[in-house]
Amino acid sequence: MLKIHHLVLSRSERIVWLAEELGIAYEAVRHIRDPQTFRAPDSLRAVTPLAKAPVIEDEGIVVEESSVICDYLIDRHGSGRLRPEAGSAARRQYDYWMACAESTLMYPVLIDLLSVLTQSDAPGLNAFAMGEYHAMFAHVERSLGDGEFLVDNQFSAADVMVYYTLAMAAGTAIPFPTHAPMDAFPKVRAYLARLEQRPAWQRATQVCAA
Ligand SMILES: N[C@@H](CCC(=O)N[C@@H](CS)C(=O)NCC(=O)O)C(=O)O
Repeated sequence: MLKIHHLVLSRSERIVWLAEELGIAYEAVRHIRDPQTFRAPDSLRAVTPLAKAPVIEDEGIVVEESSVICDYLIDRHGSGRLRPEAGSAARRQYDYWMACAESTLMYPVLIDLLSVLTQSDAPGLNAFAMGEYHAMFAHVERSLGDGEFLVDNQFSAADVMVYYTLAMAAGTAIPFPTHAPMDAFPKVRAYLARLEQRPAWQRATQVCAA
């Protein structure tokens, strides 16, 4: 059976959510962060030398990186669901958001979280993060327009990827106070609330509970 290694309070929530959306049978193997350092435990290092979550094991294959795992699971179990057809304009949008969630959109979140976690106060860095937050949230709002989801107004794995990055920014995914200007972006807030209404998100939240 598919094993999803779940580091509690981490991006592996994306993969549990996706498995719930696709109705895949899986075993969630829990790994608890070190309470002092908040780093992954050695049990995760035994699965992958980098000790980063998410990671899955499927029929002897180990797959890492959230977006790669999402596409791997959709290749195997999607049957046309949760990802637009290859070669379409919607697929290019999908690929863009899958990558953006862990790159351009993630930069301000990581800078902000790391400055909170390490209690460092670097004004130049914080100003950079605020500028990026504003630019990226405005970009998500523009891309949503009056729609409900990011790609072709249909729910896809791109929403799963982007959701978690935004939930990290909002301070709801990982319980650290961030400085993300979410209140200035009502469509982003409404997007998060809409995704949290999904039964599969709610089931995943129970499975992943700290
Ligand atoms: N880009 C990677 C990021 C993986 C990552 O940094 N995971 C964090 C959890 S959210 C982790 O495992 N941290 C534990 C540690 O570094 O000790 C992905 O999307 O899978």
